[in-house]
Amino acid sequence: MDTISLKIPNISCGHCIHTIKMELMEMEGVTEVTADLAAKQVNVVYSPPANEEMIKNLLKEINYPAE
Ligand SMILES: [Cu+2]
Repeated sequence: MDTISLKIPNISCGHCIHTIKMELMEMEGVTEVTADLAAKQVNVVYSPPANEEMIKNLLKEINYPAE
C-alpha cells in the first residue's frame, strides 16, 4: 500500500473535491482519497493494480491535472 500527495491547482470548491474523490475511488486498487480544499491537495491511498502514473493520468483526463 502506498500514499501519494498531489497538488491540484484546478481545485476551486467542494464540488471539485467531490468529483475527484468519486472518479479516483472507481479505480481498482484505490482505497482512500482525502482532500484539503484550502491547500488544493489530494492524498490517495492505493495498492496494485493502481499506480501513481494511472492516478495522474486519470486526473488529467477529468481536467484536474496534478502539478
Ligand atoms: Cu469546484
